[in-house]
Amino acid sequence: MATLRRRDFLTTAAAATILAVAPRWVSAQTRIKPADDDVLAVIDAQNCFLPGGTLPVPEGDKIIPIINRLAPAFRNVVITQDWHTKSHISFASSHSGKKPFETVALPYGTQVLWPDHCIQGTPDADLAKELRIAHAQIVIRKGYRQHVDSYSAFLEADRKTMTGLTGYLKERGLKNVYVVGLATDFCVAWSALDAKRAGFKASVIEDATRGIDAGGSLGKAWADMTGAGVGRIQSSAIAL
Ligand code: VGL
Ligand code: ZN
Repeated sequence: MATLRRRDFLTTAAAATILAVAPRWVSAQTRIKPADDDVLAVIDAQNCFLPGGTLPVPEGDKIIPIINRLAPAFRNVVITQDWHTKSHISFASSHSGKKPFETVALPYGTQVLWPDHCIQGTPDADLAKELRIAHAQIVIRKGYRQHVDSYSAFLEADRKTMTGLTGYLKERGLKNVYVVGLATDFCVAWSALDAKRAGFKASVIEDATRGIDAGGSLGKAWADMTGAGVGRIQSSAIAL
């Protein structure tokens, strides 16, 4: 029978309304609205790490539109640039008989060797052409010392030399760092881990990163980050 009694109709209508409204209400409740002491750190979104660059990260270009969408939600944005000298110590070409992705023992520890990449002043080292973050407030360059690499935006590979970013964020009263960019398992992970160690809260927005994944490095990076209390979130968690 197709007729509804008034009470049944009301119940059905109420249930339908709750079903229609609840998912939006729930997600609105759980979304993060970036606050005055939050900062978006855009790591190495440079041509060298995009398809066609010297050290391309698979699908590295896919994150640029996501970062462009996220950035306006953050009042505070910092950008990093991998910024190497010619013949930098992290390049395989600087070590005779060595090939990219092999390792070498350096005074500060084991260094993965890379193709020549992100050389200062070259178009390869420029920020991705499609990146649109006019309100970013500082660009931190790293890896510019001939004999020391720096994956981290905070602390170079000798684990002693500071880039200045800790002081900058602290002086500005920023407390909570959201990390995006390239590559998840190197510069993003090292930056997020060092942000935690420096006393900031840190989260990686996973779909706004891509990894190199050399020899299981991506799984290890996530294990290290999760173990250290770095948050792992998706861009859909940020209220735009
Ligand atoms: C990076 C390898 C070498 C990075 C930089 O940005 O993740 N990876 N230099
Ligand atoms: Zn590099």
